[in-house]
Amino acid sequence: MSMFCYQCQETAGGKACTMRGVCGKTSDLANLQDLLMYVLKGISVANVKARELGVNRPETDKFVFDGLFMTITNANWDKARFLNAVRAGLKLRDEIVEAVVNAGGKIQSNYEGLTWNGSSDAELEVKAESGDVSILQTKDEDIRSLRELLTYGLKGMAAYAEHAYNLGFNDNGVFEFMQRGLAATTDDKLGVNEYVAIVLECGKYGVDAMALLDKANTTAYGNPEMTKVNIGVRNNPAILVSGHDLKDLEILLAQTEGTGVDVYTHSEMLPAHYYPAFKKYSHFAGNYGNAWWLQDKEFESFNGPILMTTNCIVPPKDSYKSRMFTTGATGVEGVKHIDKKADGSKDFSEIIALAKTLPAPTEIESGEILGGFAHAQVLALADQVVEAVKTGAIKKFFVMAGCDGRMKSRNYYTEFAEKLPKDTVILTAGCAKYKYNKLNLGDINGIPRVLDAGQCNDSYSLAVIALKLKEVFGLENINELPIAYNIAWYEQKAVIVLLALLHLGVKNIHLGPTLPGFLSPNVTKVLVENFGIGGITNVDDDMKMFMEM
Ligand code: SF4
Ligand code: SF3
Repeated sequence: MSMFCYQCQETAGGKACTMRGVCGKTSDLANLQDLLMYVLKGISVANVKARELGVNRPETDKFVFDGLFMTITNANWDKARFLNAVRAGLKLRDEIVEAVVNAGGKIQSNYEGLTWNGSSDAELEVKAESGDVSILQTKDEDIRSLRELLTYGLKGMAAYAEHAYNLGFNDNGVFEFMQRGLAATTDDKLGVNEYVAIVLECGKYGVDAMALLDKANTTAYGNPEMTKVNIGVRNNPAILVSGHDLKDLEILLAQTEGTGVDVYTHSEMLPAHYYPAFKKYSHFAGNYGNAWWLQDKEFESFNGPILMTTNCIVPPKDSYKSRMFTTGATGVEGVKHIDKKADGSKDFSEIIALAKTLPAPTEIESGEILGGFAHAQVLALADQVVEAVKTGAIKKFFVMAGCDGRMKSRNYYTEFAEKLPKDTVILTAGCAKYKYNKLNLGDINGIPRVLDAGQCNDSYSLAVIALKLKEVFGLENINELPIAYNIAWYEQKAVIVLLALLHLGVKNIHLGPTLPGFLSPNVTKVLVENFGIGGITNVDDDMKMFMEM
């Protein structure tokens, strides 16, 4: 075994990647990611104390969420960035410890990551490879499972906190919990019950982080509205923007305006078209392609430069690597990274200049897709929706949010959407929608049968909609609503969405295409007994089960 990672759904054999990641992650990169996590935990242990003493510094909050985000599946493939982050983290940790001592405090913890030091690449790599920083250092399978469940929830939370931060919105409570949670993963005094409690608390802060991001996005760009998005192409040179960061898109749209270069969204950037603020750009041409895992083909035929603002990045092929760029928490060895300048601005002129020298995208499909059903738009249709439920025109809603991925077994979701009775409506968010958003499933009295709220982080909208419906129908409990949850997961942002739903009291969520490899049998049992969490089987049996629920 040269590495151990089981954080995503595609983990080898449903258990763990131990030689090389199914995602393409090499063992040296995986181990460096573990080393960064080890350092982030040391920082957090120290900073929990610094916070108590009132000597927390904002740069610590940013360092922690940036670091967590970098370790999310398919976010960053650049070893040098991890080495630099580890070095910067060790320095930061020592500064925090010093600040605590100067404030008269004492840190009580035996955590090795609080004192370990190294600086050259070689020293860091030796530590990374040593196994000392591996997840497997936690020997008890259930404690390991809960520590990792918490850690992955925090990684997802960090992604949402970072997007909000980029728009100038911060929540100190979220930052405090992120660090308290990471510190808790080093505490050998905590047992299963304590960890279950912290994991559920993570869900509460997940809701806060998503609510904050919703506020940031809608304050900056307006409320998403019902929108038809072009999926064909025009005849101009163009830039493709992928990932999830709307601020980066805003900057790119402003810098490309009037240059003759069009901008297309890819994968999880599709929902940007739903925001009023972006509609004013006539060169914001449409959406190109599908979910993240098809990018090795679609980036090839796009012909122009590609800007990756966040995950999911597939290790690029040589055929388009030279026209790929990263920014923010993302990175790929050998791919140009465009960082923020000292004044906080970003300069995408190199990407624009390159676009002008390249051909227009090759068309791979044509037509339009409909979306923009975040909470404000759905609540604007509330009377229509409530009427449809009361008359029985809508029998049930199916939340089919989450992620897409390469496994063939995910065709289940296409088949499920196709076979759903015509009096049901799909509520979706995240890249899972690409399994059925081009199917033309029709509408119910003018209400489309697929209501796309937006990105994975907009899953919050689905919760707002459910809570509103509960109020309108005068129900005591969110589980009395005619809503079933058949969620597809892949990476760690889906973990925080799940924990957020559990915090809101949602029961009987089914997760697929497989249950997480990081859930031990005992932890799974807790989730099944207390929350009714389940997996999926086959479309026909599951459909029957959901319709009878
Ligand atoms: Fe394996 Fe997923 Fe980890 Fe990649 S991120 S190494 S596929 S578990
Ligand atoms: Fe997709 Fe990575 Fe999760 Fe944002 S882009 S939902 S998988």
